[in-house]
Amino acid sequence: MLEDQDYPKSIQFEVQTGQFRPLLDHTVRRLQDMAGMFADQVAVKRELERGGRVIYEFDSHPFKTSHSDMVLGVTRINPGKVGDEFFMTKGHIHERDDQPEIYHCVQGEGYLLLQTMGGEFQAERWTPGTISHIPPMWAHRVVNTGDRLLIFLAVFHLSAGHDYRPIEEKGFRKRVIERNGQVIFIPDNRWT
Ligand code: PAN
Ligand code: ZN
Repeated sequence: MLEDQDYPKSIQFEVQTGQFRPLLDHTVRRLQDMAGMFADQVAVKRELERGGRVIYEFDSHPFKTSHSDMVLGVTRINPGKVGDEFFMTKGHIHERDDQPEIYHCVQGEGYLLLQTMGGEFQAERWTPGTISHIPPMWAHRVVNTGDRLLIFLAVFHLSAGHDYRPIEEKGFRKRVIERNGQVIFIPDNRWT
């Protein structure tokens, strides 16, 4: 006998706003939630004194069944910078070493940064429609380098787990900043 939760289900995604319904979980990350992740701590302090902006929001909808649970997530990263560093997600690695993920850039432009625990680094350029596969054991972060909202969908397994510590401690090898109107990558000095 199938249980209620084991029947197929659909939810509706609205491309223009980057929202879907029904929504089961909503998280807002403000500058104060990730203040240590930006290089320019003078700019961070100045921003926080003004109240701190919302960097990004993410919504998720777990599809739970009696056997295996997938999650659909959508993240909306505001355009903006702290000092010269673009707004980005905190970034994490999955707790389980057998858990990949798929990201789909719906709107906006930027980069997906990927990194292994051994320090291998890769950046994927994103424009609307780019779909990236994140293999197991690669930490991931998205950076919005455009002047509008960057919206992306994520599909992963609920059991993957999110470990934020390695990125909180050492960051990614490269930071994405604006210099003379250009988007450039500079090394994070914690890696040199
Ligand atoms: C995504 C992320 C989401 C927010 O759903 O959790 O984009 O980014 P942070 O978790 O780094 O704050 C995902 O990768 N899930 O596994
Ligand atoms: Zn993930």
